[in-house]
Amino acid sequence: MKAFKRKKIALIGAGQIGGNLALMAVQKKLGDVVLFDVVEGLPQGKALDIHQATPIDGLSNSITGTNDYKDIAGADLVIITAGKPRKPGMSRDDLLKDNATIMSSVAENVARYAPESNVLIISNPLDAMVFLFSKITGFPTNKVVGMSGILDASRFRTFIAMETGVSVNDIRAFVLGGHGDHMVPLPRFSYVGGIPLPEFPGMTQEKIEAMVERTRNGGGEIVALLKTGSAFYAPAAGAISMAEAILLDQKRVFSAASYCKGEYGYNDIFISLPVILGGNGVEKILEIKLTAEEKAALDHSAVDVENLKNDLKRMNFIK
Ligand code: A3D
Repeated sequence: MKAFKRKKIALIGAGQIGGNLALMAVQKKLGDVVLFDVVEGLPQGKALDIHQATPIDGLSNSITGTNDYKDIAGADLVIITAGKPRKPGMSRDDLLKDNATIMSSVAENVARYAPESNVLIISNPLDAMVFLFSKITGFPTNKVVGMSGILDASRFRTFIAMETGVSVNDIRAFVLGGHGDHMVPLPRFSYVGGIPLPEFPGMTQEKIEAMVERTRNGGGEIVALLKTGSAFYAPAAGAISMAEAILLDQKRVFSAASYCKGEYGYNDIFISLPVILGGNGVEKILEIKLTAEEKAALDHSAVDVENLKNDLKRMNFIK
């Protein structure tokens, strides 16, 4: 009989999102968690705090904190949140130089200590950080994926629920493109209990446009309220759903930042597209037929992503 082996999840970055990921991963019994950060005491303190919650909840996963990359060895899944979050007035792209420096060192260490892992990236600017990680490590491109589409869709779903008065459980939505100001919420692929959003009783074009705009500014709205950083509960929840899909080989369909080799006409960039996510990471990019208007919006967003990639080259982070 094959021996049962618990999954190992390494979290790089023990800040707001990293701490919540650790708690959620333990509560969902996804596996044993190693929480890493460069700040001494931070991952150890958060890990010990979560460990002390496990007797109350009757959980037996292990959770440890570390400042030593050696401890991530053998991880099945690495989730990266290392990097600065936005402050009011900043765009995600303003983070590029600082976070590319951080991501470069993270990538080298993940390649060294967890070369067989699947990798899920959350650090911003998202699409550029996934690209940089991929180029530095040379990991198979299907095993490297970025979290943003599920979060942006969840924001859109929340606003649709607020507008329609329907449970969020009955609402589906799709947001494609780069994780920036030109992301592409797709009302035509969004549903309220199976009813296409534009056909929901009482729905108007103006209401849809307002929800689309609020979704595009969903991260900024929270940054403006918090003033000290960016959203962390919903981003952690989105990443945990993707982690479950990978660790449990669930073959779920998400919008996720994935490597393009000609899909939708894009080449050598990571951008959020509909994918099947399972044990092999991005198992397939689903090419759906878009209207000319939808495709133009996606192309516009892809130009932003391409520009960030060129900035990384200009700053010598990649050749
Ligand atoms: P924060 O609470 O500041 O945590 C970041 C952590 O990274 C801190 O504990 C740092 O000590 C740590 N860190 C810095 N350098 C390194 C390094 N070299 N190695 C390991 N750890 C390091 O931020 P947060 O958790 O709120 O956000 C983390 C990142 O996620 C930021 O870049 C955010 O912009 C980004 N973010 C992305 C989304 C997406 O949807 C893609 C949403 C929200 C936040």
